[in-house]
Amino acid sequence: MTLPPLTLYLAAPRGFCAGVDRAIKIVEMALEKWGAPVFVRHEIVHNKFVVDGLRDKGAVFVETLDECPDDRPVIFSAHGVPKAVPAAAAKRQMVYVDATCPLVSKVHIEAQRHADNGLQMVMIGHAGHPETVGTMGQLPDGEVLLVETVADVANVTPRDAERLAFVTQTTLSVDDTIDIVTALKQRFPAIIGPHKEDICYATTNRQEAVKAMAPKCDAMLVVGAPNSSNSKRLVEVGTKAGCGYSQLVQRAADIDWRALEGITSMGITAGASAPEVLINEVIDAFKDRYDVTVEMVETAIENVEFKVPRVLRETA
Ligand code: 0JX
Ligand code: SF4
Repeated sequence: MTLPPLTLYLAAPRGFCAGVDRAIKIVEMALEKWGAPVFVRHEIVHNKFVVDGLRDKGAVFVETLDECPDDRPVIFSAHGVPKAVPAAAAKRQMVYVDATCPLVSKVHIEAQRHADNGLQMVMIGHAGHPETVGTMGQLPDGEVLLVETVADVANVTPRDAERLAFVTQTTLSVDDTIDIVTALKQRFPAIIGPHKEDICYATTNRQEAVKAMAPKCDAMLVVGAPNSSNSKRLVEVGTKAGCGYSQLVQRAADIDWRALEGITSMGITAGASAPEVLINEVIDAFKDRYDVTVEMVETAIENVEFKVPRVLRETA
């Protein structure tokens, strides 16, 4: 049987970032050091395959610290936690390891520094997302004003328009965030913030690669989870960059083959929490149905690595 030809564009960078790599290592090393069960507050990263794999090794995933016993270690997810969470763990004399990505912790420190300087904070992020909850939770309840869209900027009511600063979630759309920051600066010319925003290198690079790849593709798939902010942004970037069909899939079984009928070019990328094994599974599914020629669309080379916390390095 002759298979139809398909050019399969593979975005680079794609998949795991340094913060995800570190967070997963933290859970694995904690299991080695302390044995099972090790509790993890929230999905360590937003990927069912990763979470299921760690659960098989003895990790127990919970949403709140209240669900953890005092006498077992607990790990905080890569997305970060409000200050009240480590404080509560310390009060209960629990062993805890913080797997918050260092690039998220940097934003936490920024928010605290602005508050120490007497500035009121605006957070650009998605309501209810654990990273936004964690960053806003660096300051007392009600202190941080949340902005999700350009339209929200009109409703910001600061205590003093001259004493404002902003921080952002690390996994937002770069282009949408530029628009929100521009609107904030127009309304509050004195607002202080980072050079551009707090979107991390991995989010930026994955979006750039999709922008280069999407116009070449009849269709595009992003391997990632429905609760993964950075993965969902890649789907949107693909559509905006001119790809008529841009979809999120968790793994090969989710591919809607009927929707792909007649395509001759396909783009594949993956969010920062999607493991390479699932990307390969998706590529293999195409190889089963098409005569595939793989072409890389590489827009950046990444060499970022983060160390695991010392408490785990000591036993290694
Ligand atoms: O939903 P997010 O993109 O923030 O998280 P995910 O998919 O777990 O990605 C890795 C963790 C990112 C933290 O910034
Ligand atoms: Fe860190 Fe960025 Fe990865 Fe989030 S997406 S874990 S901020 S490197």
